[in-house]
Amino acid sequence: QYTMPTCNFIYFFLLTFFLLPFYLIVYFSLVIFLKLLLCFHLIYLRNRCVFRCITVFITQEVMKRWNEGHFNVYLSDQIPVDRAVPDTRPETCAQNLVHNDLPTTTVIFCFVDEVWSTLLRSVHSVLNRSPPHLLKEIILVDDASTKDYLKEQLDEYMSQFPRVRIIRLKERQGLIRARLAGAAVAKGEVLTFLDSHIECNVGWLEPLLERVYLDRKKVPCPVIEVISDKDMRGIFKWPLVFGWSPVPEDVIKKNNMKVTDPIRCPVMAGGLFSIDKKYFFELGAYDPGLDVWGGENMEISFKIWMCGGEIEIIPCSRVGHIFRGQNPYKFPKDRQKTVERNLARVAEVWLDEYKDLFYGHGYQHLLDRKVIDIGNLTEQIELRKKLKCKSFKWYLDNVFPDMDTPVVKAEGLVCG
Ligand SMILES: [Mn+2]
Repeated sequence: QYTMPTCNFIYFFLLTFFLLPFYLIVYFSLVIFLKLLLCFHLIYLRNRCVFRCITVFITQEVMKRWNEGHFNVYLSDQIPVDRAVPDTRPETCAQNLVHNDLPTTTVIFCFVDEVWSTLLRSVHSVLNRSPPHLLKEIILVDDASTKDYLKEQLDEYMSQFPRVRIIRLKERQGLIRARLAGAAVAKGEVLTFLDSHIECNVGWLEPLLERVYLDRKKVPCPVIEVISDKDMRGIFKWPLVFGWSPVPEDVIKKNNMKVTDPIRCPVMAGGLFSIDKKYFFELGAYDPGLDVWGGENMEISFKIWMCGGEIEIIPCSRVGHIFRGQNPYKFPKDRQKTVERNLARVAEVWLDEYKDLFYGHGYQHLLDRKVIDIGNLTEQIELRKKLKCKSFKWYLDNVFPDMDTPVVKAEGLVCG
């Protein structure tokens, strides 16, 4: 029969001693298992390839730093700010000629807590790949960042480039008002708005300015690389959700479109575009009643088209852009509410009878003005009258004829 050992301590000691390696193996395999789990989670989240996962596996650093910008900040810091990028333009772009008296441009970057290396690469790519005589200046609008490196360190770094100016907003204003602040002091004839996590490709600027030169009411956008290959254009779906869609086949055939031809674009993505400065202000810039971010691309797109302008994507102008899984910026107020409120303003001013379609697609609660105050619209409605802008029906018929827009008279939710 089994009897309890007299000296528990020795047994305990021996057991622990011999089992220690076993414990360690269990411990490390657990750690490895957890890392793998994280890896697959990342793959699931980011939908990236397995190699990226292995990198993550090897360098925990990546994980640690991901949240600084919601992308691979670790990798970004390894890449030189002046790196060469492959010329991704359609082949014939290099032979295109532009006028030699193109207007000058001010490039405006707005940022909040942008990653150091990414911001620098954005600025360097503009400095390196824009003809000096066309680049009046670069304005960096710091929308009240909290990161220390974006203060004196940034001032000092940028002081070596006389063309770069930094404007600092005392309070967080959001993208829309930050851009207006930059535009207000710009000296170039054309405003070029860019995100602060981009890389301009060779010859990116000239084709944009050429379009404005040909017609000051043209608002050209570069191809945003990664998301939209050639022949994609920006569109919207109800309730004013931005998306990408190919140019319809019959339009390509009818106009005999080449890969280098500008693409008429019902809605711009909003991040990257050039616009004649005077024209921008003639259009009333952005509706100053819009908050922070969201809906401003719809507003300016409808305004441009309906009030006599045009939005185009220029296949020969290419700018790379880092797409992030989520927007890393904090909204001063509730994000959802801010965007909804902005969109309601846009709908009220620009959509005419079609605003019912907007509200009908899940935004009925916005009709209750007691719940959501969308602010005063008098100025915006006056502006639309003053500019003699066309109707939203005209826009749909002429700019976006392939959009399905049944005007519903019946009350209730629209399905599908
Ligand atoms: Mn962006």
